[in-house]
Amino acid sequence: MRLLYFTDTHIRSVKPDNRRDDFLKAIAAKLSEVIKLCRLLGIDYVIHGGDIFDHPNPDRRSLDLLHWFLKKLALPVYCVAGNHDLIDQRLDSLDGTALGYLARQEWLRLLQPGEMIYLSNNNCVLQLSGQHYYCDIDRQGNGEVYMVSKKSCDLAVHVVHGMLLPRAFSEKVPCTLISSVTATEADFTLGAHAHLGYHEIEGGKYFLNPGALARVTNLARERIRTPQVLYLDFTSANYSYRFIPLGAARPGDEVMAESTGANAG
Ligand SMILES: [Mn+2]
Repeated sequence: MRLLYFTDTHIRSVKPDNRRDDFLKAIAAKLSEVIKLCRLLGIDYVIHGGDIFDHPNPDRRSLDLLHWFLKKLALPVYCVAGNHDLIDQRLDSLDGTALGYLARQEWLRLLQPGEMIYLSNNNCVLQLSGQHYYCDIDRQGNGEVYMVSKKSCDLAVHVVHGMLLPRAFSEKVPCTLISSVTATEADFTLGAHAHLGYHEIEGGKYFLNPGALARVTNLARERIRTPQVLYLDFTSANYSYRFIPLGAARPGDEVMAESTGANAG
């Protein structure tokens, strides 16, 4: 079984202030590369970590782009909702957002909190679960939403849209440290929301975030980062994975506007 994971596409038709290129066209080029990679690698399932759209009710051009992508991809897509997919960051708004509507239309499938999905083929049963973003997800003591128990499966993958980090980013940004959730039984915890990404292994468990597919902030580290996807190969007992940088992503200095100072957005 082979999976492709990516996150934080922030699809929007109007260019963010921090960009100088045609943002929608740039995302389309990256999504087109994702489709090609899926064919090349023989991907069975695609997982999106949330912030699919930059706005809970995006305009037609943004919806058209996602529709085009899902149609061309022609693979099952599982996802969680990010803060940008929700109205006022409220999880109870999900049904009224574009993402809620698209899930009802079965364009993609939402990983609902507490729900376990079992994907199996000849040599592997995979338990897949997810947690949408919600206000206060990273309030101290909420680490349990980052953890799951493994039941009747060979391996477990848990996807969370929250500020899971190897180290605190800033005192002002609430976060959940990876070191506080290592009791999870998930073999792979797939992170989102933290746009710069991380690659941590603790206690034989993998905490992987390829970083956002879209670069929307002007942080110095964001300007030098190459957007990438995560390829997970569970076809043999020796599970393997690799981050794949996207050739379609233009260099930061080419697409980002002149730096105007800190913007942690
Ligand atoms: Mn995001």
